[in-house]
This record gives sequence, structure tokens and C-alpha cells, in this order.
Amino acid sequence: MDPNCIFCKIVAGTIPSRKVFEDEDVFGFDDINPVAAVHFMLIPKKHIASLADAGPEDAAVLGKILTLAARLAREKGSPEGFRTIVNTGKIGRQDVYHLHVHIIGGPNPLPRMI
Ligand code: DGP
Repeated sequence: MDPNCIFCKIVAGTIPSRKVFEDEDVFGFDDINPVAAVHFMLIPKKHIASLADAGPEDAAVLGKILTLAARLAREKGSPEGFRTIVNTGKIGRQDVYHLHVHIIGGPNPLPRMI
């Protein structure tokens, strides 16, 4: 845990969040500024600053996050698909430096970004 990291504090429960998932490795919670009807994030509990800082030892938790995404998106109201985004570093416009995967969806098709 990084005591200065807001997502570490969310995992620890010292900052409240709307939790959507938790196990020993992964925490999921709704984004505070949703951009669509469904918008939550999955994060490793371990503090990894960004995707650029993940190493081979983090492959299992990253795989777990990606395989959880579809199940949780379905449960949260996005059964017909969703978008995953991992903003990384300054160029990727990352704001919070604790690796997180955005899962964005809902009942309607999203605007095309790429
Ligand atoms: P980014 O680093 O740009 O990929 O996005 C960070 C996201 O984290 C942004 O969509 C807003 C969200 N966020 C920031 N602070 C909090 C918080 O305290 N609680 C929750 N639930 N979300 C937060």
C-alpha cells in the first residue's frame, strides 16, 4: 500500500467507494465521474503505479482483471459489450497513478473513439 495513493485508500476503506467486486487480489468500484451508464474500474490491490510499471509478476492479476471484466459488465447492465481503457502515463492522460482498468458500457452503443 502507498499511503499517498487514493486508490490504495479506497481498497483499505479509508476513502468510501461503491464497491462492485473484491477478492484477495482485485478491487472494483464505480468511477466517481461516470462517462456512461456503466462505468467502473478494476484495480490490483497491490500498488502498481501504471501499466508501464507492471512486470511479469503482475501478469496473473492483470489477466484476472480482464477475465472479470465481461462478467461484471454483464451483471452491472452492459450485457452486449463494453469498452476497456487503461490510461497510462502523461501521454495516456493518466490522472491517478494506481493501475486501473476502466470498464465502460450500458444499454446503448458508445461513441466511437478508435
Ligand atoms: P484516469 O487516471 O484518467 O484513467 O482516471 C482516473 C479515474 O478515477 C477518473 O475517471 C475519476 C476516478 N476517480 C478519481 N478519484 C476517485 C475517487 O476518489 N473515487 C472514485 N470512485 N473514483 C475516483
